Amino acid sequence: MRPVEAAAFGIAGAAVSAPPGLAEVAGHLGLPLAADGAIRLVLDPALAAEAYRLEITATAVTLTGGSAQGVFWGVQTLRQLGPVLPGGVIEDRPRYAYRSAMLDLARHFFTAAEIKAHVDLLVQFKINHLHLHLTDDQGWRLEIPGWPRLTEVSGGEGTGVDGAGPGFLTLSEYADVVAYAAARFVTVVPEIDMPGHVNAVQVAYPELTADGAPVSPRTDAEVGYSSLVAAKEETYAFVEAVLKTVADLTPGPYLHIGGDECLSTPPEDYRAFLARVLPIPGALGKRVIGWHEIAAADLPADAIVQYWRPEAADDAVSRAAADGNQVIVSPADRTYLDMKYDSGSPLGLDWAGHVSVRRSYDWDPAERLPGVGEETILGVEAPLWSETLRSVDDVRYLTFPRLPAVAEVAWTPQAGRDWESFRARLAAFGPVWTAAGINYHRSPEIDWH
Ligand code: TNX
Repeated sequence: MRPVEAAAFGIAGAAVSAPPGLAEVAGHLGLPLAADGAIRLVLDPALAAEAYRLEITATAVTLTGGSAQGVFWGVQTLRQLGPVLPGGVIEDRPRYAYRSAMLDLARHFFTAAEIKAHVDLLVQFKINHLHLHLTDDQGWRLEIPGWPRLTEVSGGEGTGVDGAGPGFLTLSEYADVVAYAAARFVTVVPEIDMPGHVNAVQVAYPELTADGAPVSPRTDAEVGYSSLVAAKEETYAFVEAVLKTVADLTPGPYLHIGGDECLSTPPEDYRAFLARVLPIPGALGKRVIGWHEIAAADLPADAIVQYWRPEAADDAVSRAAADGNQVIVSPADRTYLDMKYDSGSPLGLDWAGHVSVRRSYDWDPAERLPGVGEETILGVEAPLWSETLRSVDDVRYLTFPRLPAVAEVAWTPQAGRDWESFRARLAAFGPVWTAAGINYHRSPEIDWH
């Protein structure tokens, strides 16, 4: 913020003027529209699409965006500044194009209404991708025509960790979530995890196991024991049908195929499976994303590798980056929202250590992995795995306030970030979240207002 004058602008009673193309975005301010509104929304294609400029005087506010999306991010900043806006000029644009939060619907299902409410909270921090982990050992959460048992059996009662997270999205519910997110400039990134994490698939369709024998449903939190069978043709008929359905339902450019923790898939089978599967999203007009284990395979040039481990280096990821593949950075020791904050956290896991608010804020994605520098990084994600979650309140407890920290890592260039500044600004959200009934962790690292 560059202060130009001491004046401030009071929002009370103000109206918004916007060209027809920005009327929907203007609606997110919750103020009346008027031709001569004191808050003016403007498009300037000379700015980058996600960039915006806010000019605030005592009598007027001009919010200019490079596109409707840029204006939308400016609207989020206006809402954060509160009812009395300090006079000045803000020029703002994101560091990374891909700023993402992941929600695990497989270990515990959340309804379309709950996911949409989550999107409303994410966009306040300028998150522009929502990665949905739709399938895992404990459940399958998206209706797939022609494969009804996936959801009838593996989305039904008793699924999820401890059997406590049943449910699935119908085709129309998924489409509704995608459209709701798109109206808020959020791209949904669907993940179908394979070849591991597929017990729920094999419970529903035993012909996809190695010997065709039935397997039992699992509601524990183990990983690494299930696998699709690389040598079976049935495997690829299944994968192609599922990915085609998901691609057809998803307007966004990405399909995430998982690929993590395939501890029971022999390495040569893993590579053979991926040699068949990695090209499928491309053939469906999508860009493939996989967890970074996929870097063990030959990658399509546009494949994106998502790094999730806490280790300081990964040779295969460095090689993929050197080959020109882009990387999403989501190291568990910095961005995993399902890690406990500290030893007193009632929810979460701790296999990657504790992730305090400061740990989630105070790091540089471009310094995280050798060979993975600024130009290689598509963006940053904060995943939320749901093994320990049972409710929306649980989601929010782990999300706030670390999601705002990771969102700022993804949005603001390193030189513009500072822990002391962040913790002071974050403190103001305490009363906002309390008033809105949003459960959050009152971390002792923050002097909450
Ligand atoms: C590892 S991170 C997993 C998930 C678990 C998570 C729990 C990743 C790609 N795989 O299956 O839910 O740890 O933190």
